[in-house]
Amino acid sequence: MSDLAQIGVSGLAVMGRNLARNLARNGFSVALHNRTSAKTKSLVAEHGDEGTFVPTETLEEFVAALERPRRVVIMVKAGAPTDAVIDELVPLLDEGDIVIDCGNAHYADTRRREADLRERGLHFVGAGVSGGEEGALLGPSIMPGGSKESYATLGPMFEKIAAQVDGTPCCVHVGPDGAGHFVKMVHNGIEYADMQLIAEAYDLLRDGLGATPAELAEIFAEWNSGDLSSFLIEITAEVLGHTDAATGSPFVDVVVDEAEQKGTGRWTVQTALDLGVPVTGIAEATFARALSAHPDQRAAARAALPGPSEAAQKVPAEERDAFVDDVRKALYASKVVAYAQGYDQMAAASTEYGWDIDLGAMATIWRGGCIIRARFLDRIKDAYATERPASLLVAPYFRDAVADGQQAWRRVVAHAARAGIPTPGFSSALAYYDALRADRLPAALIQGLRDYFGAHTYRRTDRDGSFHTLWATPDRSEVEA
Ligand code: NBP
Repeated sequence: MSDLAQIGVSGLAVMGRNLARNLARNGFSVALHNRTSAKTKSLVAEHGDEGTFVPTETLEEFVAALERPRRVVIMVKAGAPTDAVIDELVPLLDEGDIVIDCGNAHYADTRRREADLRERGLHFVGAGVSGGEEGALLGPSIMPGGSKESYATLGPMFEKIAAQVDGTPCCVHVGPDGAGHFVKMVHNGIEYADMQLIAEAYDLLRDGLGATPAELAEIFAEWNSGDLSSFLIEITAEVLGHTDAATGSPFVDVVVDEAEQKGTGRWTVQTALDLGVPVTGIAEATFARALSAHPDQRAAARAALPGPSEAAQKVPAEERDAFVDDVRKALYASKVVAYAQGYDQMAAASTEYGWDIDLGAMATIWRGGCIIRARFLDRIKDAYATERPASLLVAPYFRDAVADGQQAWRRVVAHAARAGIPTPGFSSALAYYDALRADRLPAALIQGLRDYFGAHTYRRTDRDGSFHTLWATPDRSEVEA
């Protein structure tokens, strides 16, 4: 065997360090590099016995330590730092080498970088990696984009270090250039929606039942054994069951109620607006975080704005069990909507950029390793197994599941409105469901208004063409536009 390393990782903060260890533990020799060499040294000092590491101090040494074609993983802060590393790295590489950005890059940046490196005879792979620190070490979900040629050499390595579910790796070639990072972005957007819906379920149950977080932890733990079974439901039970050591209070009560974000939810929504895809679940989740982060405005509103009576907020004792079940069904139905919308967004981007993404395969690679891993994803995989449904909502399994929960969903949203509990996720998901299935939408009136004030024209239900009504004329006659 050559002394040269099979793969290199540059950027050894939590993610890069664990990804490098994962590669080494799986038998690959790994060259190491970090801008400041302390991280390289500590990795080798603490975990050098886990496999074959080749520590280097400069990028020149790093590149020289790699077998050809070189496989160079970059795992640094997304944005300018990634460009800085690429700029330094590229002059040192040779034709056919593969640069892999495993950070959370915006897919448009990945498209730009891929085009740029392709011109220089290099492969650029934007790979989404999900699962946080632990996933990187023990098996993440990996979403690589880039050329098929680069996947031929890189794929087997990534498939080996990825999470495995039922013997299938949670890694597949997503599509050309930015496809991998796009899918990772939507994954994160869905993660936002999923968490928002879980938080709303918690809020409804806590206010409605007057239950303690520890009692709610038991409800979530029970839900985790059914259709909702997922990593996020599992850790919700853990977090709600946790007691703060310093105060003896439930942990959730000592945490400031202002949600932060790193930006992938926002990117998902911005991109969806450009593509014209309604991702209301992800948008509401992103806005809900933004709203929570305005404490001064919230304090002013709390002092000024009245809500319903306290009595309206409580669920009568005899209805408690039914209410818990209703919330579970509403959560499931709303979650189906959030995924349906995310899948629509991936489908739209796939068409727009010619990526030919296999949507069923995305559900397959999200089953393990990543934050949204869930039993649910097997159902999505099945839904795409034979044909691409017009919406996940009309795929038979989900159609039936949502139909089964429909009345419960309506009761929960009605209760939330009466009780003054904010449920933007549940409510907007139900509105989306009703809009999608409506015979006629009031969009017809909107078209009439647009024609009235702006002569924007409209189409008729009874014949082809575009029309304009001469609103200012006495007889309001119609002309073909
Ligand atoms: P960070 O995002 O905190 O980045 C720290 C790394 O970037 C260090 O290695 C640092 O080098 C390097 N770096 C910076 Br900052 N500026 C640089 C520059 N101009 N040139 C070269 N190196 C530079 O690390 P992370 O949390 O491990 O995440 C790495 C990537 O993985 C990010 O894109 C992140 O979004 C993504 N990601 C993170 C998670 C997660 O759970 N944390 C999950 C999935 C994806 P230094 O040591 O010399 O300062």
